[in-house]
Amino acid sequence: MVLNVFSKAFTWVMLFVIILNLSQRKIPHSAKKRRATLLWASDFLLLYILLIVRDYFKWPSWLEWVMVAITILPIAIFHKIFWPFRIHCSACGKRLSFNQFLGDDDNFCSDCFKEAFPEEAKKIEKKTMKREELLETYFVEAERVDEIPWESWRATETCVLIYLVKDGKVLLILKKKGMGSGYFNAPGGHIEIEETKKEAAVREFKEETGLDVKNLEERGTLYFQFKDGIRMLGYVFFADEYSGEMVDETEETKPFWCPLEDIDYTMMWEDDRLWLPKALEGKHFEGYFIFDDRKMLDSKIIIEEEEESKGELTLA
Ligand code: 8DG
Repeated sequence: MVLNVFSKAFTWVMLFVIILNLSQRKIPHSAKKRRATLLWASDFLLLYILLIVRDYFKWPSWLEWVMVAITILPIAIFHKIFWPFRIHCSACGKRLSFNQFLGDDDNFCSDCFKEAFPEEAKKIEKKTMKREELLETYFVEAERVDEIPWESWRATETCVLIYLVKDGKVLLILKKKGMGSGYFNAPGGHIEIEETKKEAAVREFKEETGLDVKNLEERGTLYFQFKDGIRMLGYVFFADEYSGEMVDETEETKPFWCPLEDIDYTMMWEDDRLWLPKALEGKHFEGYFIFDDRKMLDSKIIIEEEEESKGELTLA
C-alpha cells in the first residue's frame, strides 16, 4: 500500500530531492548535505526500479519486505553519510535556521560560518546586498580610481570652489575650520537645496571674502571618494571681476591675494597641484580622486584636448 503510494508519487519525490540538492550551498572542501540528498535520490530510484521489476514479474507480496530492507539497509549502515543534517551549530551549539539545517552544507550558524570561511562569507554577503549597498562597498574599498564604477557614483555632498583671478593674482583663503583647515584654498562651500551651483558660488564667495564675484565661468569638475564614505562633487569656477570691500577675516576663513607665481601647493590639498595650474591656463578639466582623510591615494585627471593621463604625469 505505502509502496504503491510511493510509486505514484515517485516523480515528485525525485523532483523535490533534486531541487533541494541544487539549492544547497556549495561550501569549499565540503559536500556532505549535497552528497546526502543525492544518496537519498539514488536510494529512492533503487526502490522504484525494484517496484517496476516486481510488477513486471508479478512477485509475491512478501517480497516487498525484502525490497524495503534492501533500500533501508544502506541508510542504516551509512546513516552518518545519509543524515548529516543537524539542528544545532556544530561549533557553538546555537539553534540553526531551517535553511541552515537543510541547505547549508556545514551545520554552522552564520557567525561561525563567517569565522570559518571569511572569504566565502564575504562573497555571499555581496551577493545578497542591495545594489546601493554593494556600490557603497566598492566605493569605500577602492584604493585606485579605476576600481570605482564612476557612472554609478553619486555624491553625498556637492560643493563649489571659486578662483577669482585679477592682475596676475588669485584670491585664496586660509581655511580656519572644517575639512582642510590650515590649508590655502579657493573660497567655496556646499551648494544648498534649491540653489544653483552659480548661486552657491556667488553666496559662498561673499560669505568668505565679503566680495561680490562676477563673470563666473565653470571650468572643471572634481570627484572625491573618501575612504570614510564621503563622496564629494566639486564644481570649479573661475572669475575675473568683482566688487565690494574684502573682509579682513571671518570666523572660518582669512582671504588674501596671492601672486600666481607664488601659489604654495604644499599648503593646499594634495590634488590641487595636479589640475590648478592647467585650470589657471584656461583649460577645462575633470579630476577623479581617492582620499584617505587628507592623504591622496590615487588620482586621474582629464584635461581638455589632452590625452587622459595619471596623477603627476599630467603636469610633468
Ligand atoms: P560650508 O560648510 O561653508 O558650506 O562649506 P565648507 O566650510 O567649505 O565645507 P567643508 O566641509 O568644511 O569643506 C569642504 C570644502 O573643501 C569644499 O569647499 C570643497 C573643499 N575641498 C575638499 N577637497 C578639496 C580638494 O582636494 N581641493 C580643493 N581645492 N578643495 C577641496 O573637500
